Amino acid sequence: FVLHYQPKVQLPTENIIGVEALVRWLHPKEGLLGPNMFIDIVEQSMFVHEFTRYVLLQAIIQCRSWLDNGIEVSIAVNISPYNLMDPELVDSLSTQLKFYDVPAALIEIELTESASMVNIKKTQEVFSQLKKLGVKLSIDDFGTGMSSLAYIKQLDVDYIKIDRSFITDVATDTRDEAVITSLLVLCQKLKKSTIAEGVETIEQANKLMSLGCNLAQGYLYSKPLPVEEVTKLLSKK
Ligand code: G
Ligand code: MN
Repeated sequence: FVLHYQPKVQLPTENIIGVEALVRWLHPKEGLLGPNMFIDIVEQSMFVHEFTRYVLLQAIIQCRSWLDNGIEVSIAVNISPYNLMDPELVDSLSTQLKFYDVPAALIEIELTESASMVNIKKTQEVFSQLKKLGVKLSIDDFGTGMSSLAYIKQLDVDYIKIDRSFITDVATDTRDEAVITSLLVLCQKLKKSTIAEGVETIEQANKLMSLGCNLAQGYLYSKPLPVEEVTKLLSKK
């Protein structure tokens, strides 16, 4: 497994404010495979905890290496709701952060708001432990799950990532505009930052900015890139 990194940017400057680590599987026959080709199998296996701890470790090592080269950028890692059941997740993360001397605030955990994520109590418990460590927390794919409003109210997260299904037609569909407008108000009142996912066109970006959303991620700015390429982008900052 290797990590690729997709920038998250501030609008309208397009300055990189962080990167999201996205796992790729270097398959011996099929080449480089994206998570959709293997993540379900990983999540249904005994291997899911080890897998996520490994990804977190790689992100921490990368963060250390960038810091050593004068690049300070936060790295977000996706975790699965199953990982919340990992009794060693928080301790292992804490140990690795200390070992590599990486500031916890440079690591961000994105938890997808999937339908399977129903245990709010457990999520709250693990999130508060992660918060104590000092890592940043995000709800990923916001708006697609079954309990968005319960989550946004009850979880002490830093970022809400608006699912790309609301972004696709935001420039032309007033219903998407309505959802995003109200989400922005809600997040502002709850003191959470909002990031638009899957921004692909200038029209989408302009509309988002006009609505007051000024953090974005998507192919318009950059695809997920191998480490050498993203390092070049980060060095230009
Ligand atoms: O659920 P999450 O936001 O972590 O998913 C990230 C996935 O979305 C990655 O596989 C990434 O390649 C993909 N992705 C990132 N930016 C875009 C985009 O602008 N458009 C589309 N269609 N997919 C994107
Ligand atoms: Mn994500």
